[in-house]
Amino acid sequence: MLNIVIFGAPGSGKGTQSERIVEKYGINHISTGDVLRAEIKNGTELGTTAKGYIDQGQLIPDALMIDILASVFDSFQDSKGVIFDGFPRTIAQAEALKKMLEERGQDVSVMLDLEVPEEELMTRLIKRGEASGRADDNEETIKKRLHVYHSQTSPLIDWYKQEGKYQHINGLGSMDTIFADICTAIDAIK
Ligand code: B4P
Repeated sequence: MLNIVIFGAPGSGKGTQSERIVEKYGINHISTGDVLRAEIKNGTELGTTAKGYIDQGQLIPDALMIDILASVFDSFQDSKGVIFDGFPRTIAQAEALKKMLEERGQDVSVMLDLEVPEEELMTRLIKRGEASGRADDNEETIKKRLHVYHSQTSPLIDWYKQEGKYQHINGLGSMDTIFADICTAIDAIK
């Protein structure tokens, strides 16, 4: 099983590169951001809860995210593997993912860290907000999301280094060049 964690700050290209990885390697995709946005669109109770956090640039509570992740993961049949896009975002989520995979006789194959300078993240997200109207892609909320990334999410870099799963990827450049670097990293562990 090829279980990939794609990691990076908001706007680093996790969703963009995940689509390409899914197409090339034939694995399933879990984007926690997409799951939450679908719940918001459908007006569910979870969606209403999630909207409050997302619009403030905050993370959804770990216990809720961990339950969602396990139920989506278990819905895949005859899976060749999974790309985890936007999960984990906290140490508690990383520990829960490790435990969930261990209970199913699996583990994380690699963690790909897309590194992009902060000015570029800001430019990309403002542009995406203009095109998509995403409520969390405005300057004030993006700044809060970047703060949350530095305080709660970036400690996962050292966590995955200690696990021996960390792989750095330069996330600045053309989407094709970045994808080629990602494929080299994945092919090296297959
Ligand atoms: P997500 O949906 O995961 O979104 P993201 O981090 O903002 O973006 P991503 O990195 O996927 O960027 P993309 O490819 O789209 O999270 C949204 C919110 O949901 C979070 O703030 C949080 O509240 C909540 N949430 C999600 N998961 C959670 C969890 N596990 N726990 C708690 N809360 C959670 O790229 C961005 C833009 O850049 C696009 O417009 C793209 O076209 C462009 N782009 C991509 N690559 C480029 C390149 N190489 N050059 C130029 N532009 C590029």
